[in-house]
Amino acid sequence: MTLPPGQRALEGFPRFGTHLHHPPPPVPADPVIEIAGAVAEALAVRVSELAALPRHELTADLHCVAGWSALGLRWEGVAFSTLHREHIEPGPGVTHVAFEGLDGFRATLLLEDALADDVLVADRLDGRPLGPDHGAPVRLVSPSQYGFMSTKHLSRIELHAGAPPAQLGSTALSRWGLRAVGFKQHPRSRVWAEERHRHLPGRCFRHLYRALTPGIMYLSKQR
Ligand SMILES: Nc1nc2c(c(=O)[nH]1)N[C@H]1C(S)=C(S)[C@@H](COP(=O)(O)O)O[C@H]1N2
Ligand SMILES: [Mo]
Repeated sequence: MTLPPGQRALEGFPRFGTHLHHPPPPVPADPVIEIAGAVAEALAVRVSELAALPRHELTADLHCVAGWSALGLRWEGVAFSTLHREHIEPGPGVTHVAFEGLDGFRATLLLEDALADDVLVADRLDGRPLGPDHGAPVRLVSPSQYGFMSTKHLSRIELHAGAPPAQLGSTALSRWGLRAVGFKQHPRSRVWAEERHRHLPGRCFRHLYRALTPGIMYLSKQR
């Protein structure tokens, strides 16, 4: 088994994130994903409409930038590239896509990275509907990038021509103290290149991020 540099395998798959101090957000009765920003037409795609699109299955590991990895997760859903092709008409010069969750969390990907073959809008995990801990009703899954790119409880997709100002849910992050210790997200955040930080080599941050992660994480078997 080979892990990306600086990662440690967990036995289970815990709930994790910058919004852990809150319970998972309630799922609306008829959830939608708003498509907004630099698009020809803003619209809302019902999550139930995703069922009409071609399905995609993917088994992958999830690598948190804090240093833990959950292995062999079997995701099912729709490729982001499919959703993009069928429901999104980008305006001129779109380079970035921001994904927002019902909890207010945001992650910004380069459009090019979001359109990769392994990026999924997932509604099932390990053969079951996605539960609240892991992003119900649907989440983004981008296994080649650090976990914070994989926005849970996906409710809004925003296209941008150029990098939008805030890359991650900034209020939550400052509460978490990551800003204070110099966290600056790398625009691509690819795990195999250890892009843990915008300017500095990722290995410099292994110990720091691990130290900020509750020890209980490493005992968790929840899945
Ligand atoms: N909406 C939302 N998505 C999120 C987060 C979050 O707090 N809220 N945390 C991110 C982080 S830091 C990681 S490592 C993964 C964790 O996914 P999990 O909770 O399913 O383990 O979700 C990412 N997506
Ligand atoms: Mo993470």
